[in-house]
Amino acid sequence: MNVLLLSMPDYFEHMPPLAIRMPNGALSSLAGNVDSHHRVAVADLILSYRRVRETVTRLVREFDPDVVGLSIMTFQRRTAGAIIDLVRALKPSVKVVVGGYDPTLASEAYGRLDVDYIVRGEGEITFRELLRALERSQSCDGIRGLSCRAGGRWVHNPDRPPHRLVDGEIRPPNRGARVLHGYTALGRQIDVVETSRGCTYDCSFCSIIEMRGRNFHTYSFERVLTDIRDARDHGARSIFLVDDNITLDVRRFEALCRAIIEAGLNTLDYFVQGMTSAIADRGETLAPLMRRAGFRYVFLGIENILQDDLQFLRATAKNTVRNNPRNSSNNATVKAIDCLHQNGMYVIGGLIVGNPGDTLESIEANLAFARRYVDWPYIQHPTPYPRTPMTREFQARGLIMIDRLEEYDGTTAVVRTEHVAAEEVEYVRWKAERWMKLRHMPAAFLHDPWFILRHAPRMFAHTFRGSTLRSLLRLENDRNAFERYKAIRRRERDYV
Ligand code: B12
Ligand code: SF4
Repeated sequence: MNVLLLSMPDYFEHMPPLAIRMPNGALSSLAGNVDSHHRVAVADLILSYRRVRETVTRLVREFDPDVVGLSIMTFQRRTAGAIIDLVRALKPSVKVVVGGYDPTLASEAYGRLDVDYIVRGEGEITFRELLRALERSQSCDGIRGLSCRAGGRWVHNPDRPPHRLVDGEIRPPNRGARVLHGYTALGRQIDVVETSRGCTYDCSFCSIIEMRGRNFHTYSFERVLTDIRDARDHGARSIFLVDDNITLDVRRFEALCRAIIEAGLNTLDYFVQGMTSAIADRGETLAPLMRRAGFRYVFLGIENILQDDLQFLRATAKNTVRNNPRNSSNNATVKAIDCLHQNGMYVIGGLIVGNPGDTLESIEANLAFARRYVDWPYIQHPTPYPRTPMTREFQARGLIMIDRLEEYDGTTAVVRTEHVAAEEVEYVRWKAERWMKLRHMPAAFLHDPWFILRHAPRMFAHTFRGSTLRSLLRLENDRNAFERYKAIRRRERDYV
């Protein structure tokens, strides 16, 4: 069968496609795990986000798929609906399969779209079994993790438990299936690699617990190193380790750094996401190893620097130094950041502002922290994704102001606090964050001078979109610039 796998083109403010275009890890993993006689094409539509209609039309005509699979996050649901309609119009007989976080956690919404199958949770084995059933015209009854239509209604087969990742049943990704090109992180080709799946924490805003429960499974180092080599052989010079929480087992992470160094794969740049407590606790041994292994950017889930907010986010434990639990999270965070800085790494600071109890002062305290300590701010607003505990609380308190899901991109405030309107929260964050981003340009220039020289004007224009010379010179109220920025964002969301 011909199988076309698509990831959505929708991007958000902190990932401008001019500078960052990453492959979707799910699709190449699915491509590596279907039976080998199928012909699979993977198209990450972020690579042609301005020509989505033309690209999908061309791919369907040239490739003539029997099955089209879409990987979808919640804020991409509207775009996914439009792409499904387009694919159907081009080839009515095609089987449409959806998977990923949104179809899993809001499967009822996909029942209303023109979709044939929903793959819930991890997809490799379920999708493999689905293709087998389709080509043999067999029933899908026994396929765990699958929802399908039967006699005009939806049947949801039992869940598939998370895979333990140990027996080689999940084969490595197939990067050769990608048919679009142009992945980049500031001019260097980037790829994604998994070393583990899952997390045992239960932060209230995170979708992962409902997606797969609280567990942590790891791939062997042999497999991880082979995967990194494969990414490099496909041209990657930067690797993003997309593990949910690689710092859950710090000793393993240290051993992985050593393995990367010994395998000579430390010539690549690495990006990773980590927990502040783990880095604060073990940073003295971990951070030098990370640096030697080639880690350059660490996305730190700081979440918030205030105790009340951390409690709301259920993120206190992961932000507390273990050997001194009375230390405020703030100290753990500063310690983690210091450790990373001393070892030459940059901190992408993940903060969440606009929680129910937030006032303008508490938001400002977080922004001031980001200004002082982080190299690249990644400040978001709490976003009520399907079935998270946080969503239930926002619903119960009547604080959700916007239900247009395409705006659930993390940097659009769709909830208000008890004290501050949603739009005000977003305005304050937007206003501060643009300038913080600018400060990282010299460091980026030193690493990738040609890219920055060529693209600095467009990067600046993106960061300050909505602003004019008059607003930058403060001859015009920033709120006008903010309104223009919001209008541009609205237009940008029409991808199809
Ligand atoms: C790495 C990552 C990123 C990376 C890279 C994204 C990329 N290009 O791959 C970056 C940092 C760029 C990113 C950004 C964002 N992310 Co993100 N990200 C993740 C993370 C940590 C891991 C995803 C991953 O690659 N996993 C490995 C792959 C193999 O697993 P998988 O994606 O789950 O896919 C499996 C199944 O879902 C399924 N499947 C998936 N797609 C399909 C399709 C088909 C057809 C089938 C059959 C099966 C299937 O099978 C796959 C294999 O088992 C997740 C999860 C987490 N723990 O927080 C969040 C997560 C996916 N991100 C999320 C969000 C919201 C975002 C942002 C909007 C904001 C943000 N929080 O930063 C932006 C938007 C990105 C953009 N497009 O502009 C949310 C999604 C919530 C939701 N309900 O939609 C998650 C769940 C985190 C959370 N907040 O809870 N993200
Ligand atoms: S530590 Fe990270 S991955 Fe784990 S539940 Fe919290 S936000 Fe999600």
